[in-house]
Amino acid sequence: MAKAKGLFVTFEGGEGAGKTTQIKLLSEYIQSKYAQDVVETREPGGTPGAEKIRNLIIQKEGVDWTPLSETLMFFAARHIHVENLIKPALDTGKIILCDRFTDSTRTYQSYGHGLDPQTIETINDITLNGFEPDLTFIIDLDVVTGLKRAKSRLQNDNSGEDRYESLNVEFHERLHKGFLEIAENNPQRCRVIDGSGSIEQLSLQIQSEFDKLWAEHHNG
Ligand code: Z5A
Repeated sequence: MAKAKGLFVTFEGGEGAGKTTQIKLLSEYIQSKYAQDVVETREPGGTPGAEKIRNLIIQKEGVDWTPLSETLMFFAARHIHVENLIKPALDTGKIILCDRFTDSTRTYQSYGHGLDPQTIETINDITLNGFEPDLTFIIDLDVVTGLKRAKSRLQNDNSGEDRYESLNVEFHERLHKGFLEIAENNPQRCRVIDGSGSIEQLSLQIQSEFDKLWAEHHNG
C-alpha cells in the first residue's frame, strides 16, 4: 500500500483513561511545534452518518443488539469515517488524532462480549482492507480508577452515554487484559502509556513518541 502523506494516530484504553484529554494536548503540541493541520476525531462517529450510527449504538435504551450486530454497526460507522474523513485528510498531509478505532472493537466486542476474534478480523479485512493506524497509544489505567474518573466526567456532562460504564468490573478487567495483549502483539504500532501519572507526565511521553514517528516519517 502506498504511504499516505499524513499520519494516523489512535488513542485506546478503558473508560476514563484520559484519551480525550491527551488528544487535545497532543493536537495543540503538533500545531505549535510542527505548524501542521490536525484533525481531532472519534469512534464511533467522526462524520454525520457515523455519528448517527453512534447514537443508535450508544444512546438507545432497551435494544436487542447481539455482539455480531453491534460489531457490524461499529464497522459500518468506521467505513464511512475512513472513506469520507480519514483517508481524504491523510491525502492532504493532515495529522489525524482519533479517539478509539479497531482495537476498541477487538477488546469490547471480543474480550468483553465474547465474539470470536477471527470474525472481527474477517469483517475488518472486508471493511478496511488492511488499513491500520501509524501509531496507537494505549493508555493503561487500573479499572477502578478509570471508572471513577469516567463517572465523575459523566456527572458533568449531559450526553447520557453511560451504557458501557454500567457494565461490571469483570467486564472492564477483560478489556484491560485485551488492550495489553494487543499492545504486546503489535509492538511496531502500539505504545503503552501509564495512565496513573499526571496529565502533564502522560502528555510529555506522548509528545516524545509522536516526535519519533514524525522523524521516521520525514527522514525514513
Ligand atoms: N466502543 C466499542 O464497544 N467498540 C468500538 O469499536 C468502539 C467503541 C470504537 C464510546 O467510547 C464507547 O463505545 C466506549 C467503547 C465503545 N465505551 N464506553 N463507555 P468513548 O471513547 O466515547 O467513551 P469513553 O471511553 O467512556 O471515554 P471517556 O470516559 O471520555 O474517557 P477518556 O476520553 O479516556 O478520558 P477523559 O475524558 O480524557 O478523562 C476522564 C476524566 O479523567 C476527566 O475528568 C479528566 O479530566 C480526568 N483525567 C484525565 N487524565 C487524568 C490524569 N492523568 N489524572 C487525573 N485525572 C485525569
